[in-house]
Amino acid sequence: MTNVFDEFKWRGLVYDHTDGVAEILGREKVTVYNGFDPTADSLHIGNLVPMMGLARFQRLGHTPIVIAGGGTGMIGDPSGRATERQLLSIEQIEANVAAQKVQLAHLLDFEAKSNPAQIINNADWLTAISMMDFLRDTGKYFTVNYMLAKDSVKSRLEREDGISFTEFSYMIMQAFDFLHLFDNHNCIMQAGGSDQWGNITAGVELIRRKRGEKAYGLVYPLITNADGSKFGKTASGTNIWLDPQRTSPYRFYQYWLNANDADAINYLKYFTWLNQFEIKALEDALFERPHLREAQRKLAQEITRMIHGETALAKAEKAASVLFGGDLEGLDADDIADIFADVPSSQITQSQLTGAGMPLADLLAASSLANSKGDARRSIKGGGIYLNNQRVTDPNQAVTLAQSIEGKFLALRKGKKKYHLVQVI
Ligand code: 383
Repeated sequence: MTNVFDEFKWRGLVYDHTDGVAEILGREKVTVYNGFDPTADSLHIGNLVPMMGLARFQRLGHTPIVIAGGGTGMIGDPSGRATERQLLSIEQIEANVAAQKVQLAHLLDFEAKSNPAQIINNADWLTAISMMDFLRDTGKYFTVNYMLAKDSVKSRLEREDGISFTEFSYMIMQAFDFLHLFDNHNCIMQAGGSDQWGNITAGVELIRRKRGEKAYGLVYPLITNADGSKFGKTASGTNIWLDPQRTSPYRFYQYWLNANDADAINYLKYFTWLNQFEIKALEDALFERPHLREAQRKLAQEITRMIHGETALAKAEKAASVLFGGDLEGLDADDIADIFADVPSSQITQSQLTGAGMPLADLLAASSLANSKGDARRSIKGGGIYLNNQRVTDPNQAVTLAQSIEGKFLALRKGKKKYHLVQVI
């Protein structure tokens, strides 16, 4: 069986690790954990590498633990953040934990005989500790000097607004978690993104000082795009979420499909289960026939299937084909709004489409696809105009509400690729 460390290495997933990680993973099956704080009611694709990391550990025989940060989420991790967080309400945290748990559970096997996954909420122990116990039993093991040297704190000290004592204490909470899992679940390793290095090593240190035992940390690289744009966000700056209500499977699919050539192969390594040979074949395809975007398509398919399932993938692919002339059969108004979100649009009232309706030439003339009625008529007669991706050649053909998608949209197209969306209000 493959050594999980070698697996992470060829995928480019080892950013840093504490002493002895390669050796112990080559020698033993371990229990490893990764924590996720419930800062929102959904995870996003920035959480995907560590989520899959746990799944990769499990597939190779190790036992994964997911910590849902119901306790740490009450404090707020300063790692990788320039400014103080807003505290969330307890109700919000609980709702977020519940929503994220479902997503985290998705990739892991809880029934595995020898190494079943577990999800544990750190509110179970963190909220029960008294301040006196905490300061005497845990705080005493950390010098402020050590804490001030952590990047998460150092970077904030340089800023005028500083860091609250609350967030300053965060690393000790996470260190306490590691100790708790070490004591109660035989967990000797913590994984996370490289932003977690300071918190993870604080735990390794606490276990060493309190128990005199060796624990381990492994961090993955934070994903960046080759062109310097921010990974995991759309051009307009919104996160790509795993919750289909927040980011539709179509948008999700498109995000991966639009990956740059320079990123596609790395993403295949980070985010899919494809093996070295399959990825090498896609790399060759990218080199020989980049215009076909085979690597990007495979990437989009694999990740969309893994997160949203086969049916949602099929629908996303169908939706993706619409902008290339595919038919609109089976798509509803929400899909249409999603697909045409970035094309020019205009509005028309329902009453303009009732009764005899409106001649197509008039509708087209009022859109971004024609300059005048004459221009519209000529384009229609020339066979270059499509209503809902069906060619129409009669400029007088009436467009009525019945042709609209759920009474809400009409999609006009000129030639191969120019679209205009008419919204019925
Ligand atoms: C809480 C309690 C623990 C161990 C870890 C935690 C959470 C951790 C954290 N992680 C980030 C988060 O939740 O804040 N302090 O948003 C992100 N993770 C993972 C990964 C990542 C990190 O959920 O790098 C990206 O996804 O570690 O930023 O005992």
